[in-house]
Amino acid sequence: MTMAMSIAQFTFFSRATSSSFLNRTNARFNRFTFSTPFSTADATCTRKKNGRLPVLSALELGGVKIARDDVVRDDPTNNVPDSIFSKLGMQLHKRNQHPIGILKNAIYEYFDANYSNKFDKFDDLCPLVSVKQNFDDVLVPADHISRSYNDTYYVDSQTVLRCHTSAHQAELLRDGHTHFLVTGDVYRRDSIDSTHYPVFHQVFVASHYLQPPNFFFLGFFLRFWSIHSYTLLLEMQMEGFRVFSPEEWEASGLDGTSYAAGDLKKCLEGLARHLFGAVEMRWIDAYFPFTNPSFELEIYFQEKWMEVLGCGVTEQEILRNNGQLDSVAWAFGLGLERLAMVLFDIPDIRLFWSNDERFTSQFTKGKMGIKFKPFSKFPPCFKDMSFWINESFTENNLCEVVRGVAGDLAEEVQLIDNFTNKKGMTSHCYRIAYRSMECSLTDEEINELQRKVREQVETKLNVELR
Ligand code: FA5
Ligand code: MG
Repeated sequence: MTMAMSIAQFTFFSRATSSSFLNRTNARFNRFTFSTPFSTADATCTRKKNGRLPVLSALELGGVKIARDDVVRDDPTNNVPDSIFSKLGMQLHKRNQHPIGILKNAIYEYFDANYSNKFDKFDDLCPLVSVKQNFDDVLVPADHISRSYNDTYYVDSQTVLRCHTSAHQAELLRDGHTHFLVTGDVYRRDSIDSTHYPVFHQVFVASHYLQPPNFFFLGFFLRFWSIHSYTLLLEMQMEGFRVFSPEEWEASGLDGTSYAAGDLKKCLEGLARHLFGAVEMRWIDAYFPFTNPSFELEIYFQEKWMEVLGCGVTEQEILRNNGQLDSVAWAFGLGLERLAMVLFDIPDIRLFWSNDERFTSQFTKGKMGIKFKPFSKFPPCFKDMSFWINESFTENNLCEVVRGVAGDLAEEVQLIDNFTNKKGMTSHCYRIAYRSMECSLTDEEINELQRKVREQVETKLNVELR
């Protein structure tokens, strides 16, 4: 994406006061329900000029009503806009007819078929989590960029909208789960283009095995003491034992970490084959605070390599802190939208949020082979704007302003020029592409959007327009 904004593709992961509803509800296992029906198609642009649905005043989380004011507040520790609040509870991953739900189900099928239903599945854990869950529990350093207000949506200084499904790893481990899939909506302040959206869906997968030396011991023990109460333990070990049999272990000549890394890649390549048949993919070495080694998988799509997931061998510290002694584990987190774009030929990430029947009616429960047929192609309209930036200027803040004004009509925000003059002042020129997925926009509509963007960029970001 050349110079387009990419503050950190790997960007997630504070501080303190008390969170209103999290304190009240012990939110970690709240089931998440949403009372408002998903509205039907609205093909005309006149009624929703900025591509947004009306903002609801309340959601229901685990039986507790969450008012808009609990999540969106005029407070320096809160940076959640209405447009984000309106996405809470949409749960595209739970809609069996939606490409995100269809893909999730296909991933579940792969794990059920290949791992004999051993993976526990969670897909309605509350997206409001503590800073501890989102960052501390997965070893994200105190000064990591992902913790900043620039990258993460804070409800208050101790509560965030989760920016990855890894936020649930520690609590699930503590509750004794050793193989699990967590699917959910995640939230990030991010750039604007066809593969980035501030709300997207991730599947987090973790698999834990006892280290081979323990299997030798326990396997030996169990062979002589087939006590019924060990059944559960035996099942867990069978998985591990199968993967780390002494023969394989000895023959491989690898340590536990390398062996787990190999198993992880085998699992993911199998998943890719299950989903795609053949596809061009490559592994990239990566860094995550919670895994070592770490990798990313990229898939070739629309003549570019696109990152679809991050993964690695879980840091021992996380396992130890959560009661998993002497085990080795792998985990991955994949972006459902990105994979669905490749699988269903969906050219722009905004389409997943479309209520237009010309989009929603193209997909069928359980059907992976469908290719999306674009129902309209309206030309984008480009508007440039230049300004002298100040020290606190960030591209994510600019994108928030643009999304706040134009909603899903903003297709891309791209830095096209950048220079510093002799006085040390830095100028940025951004090109904003406006395009509706559903109808054509008039010149007046676009000019009005651009006028508002300019006005708010000046007032909210305190920059000097040129
Ligand atoms: C993570 O979120 C890690 N928690 C993944 C992980 C889990 C690594 C377990 C190791 C072990 P990352 O920020 O790279 O990593 O995001 C994972 C995937 O989410 C990306 O590969 C991409 O497919 C998707 N993704 C990230 N940002 C966006 C976005 N703004 N819009 C859509 N998809 C995104
Ligand atoms: Mg990444």
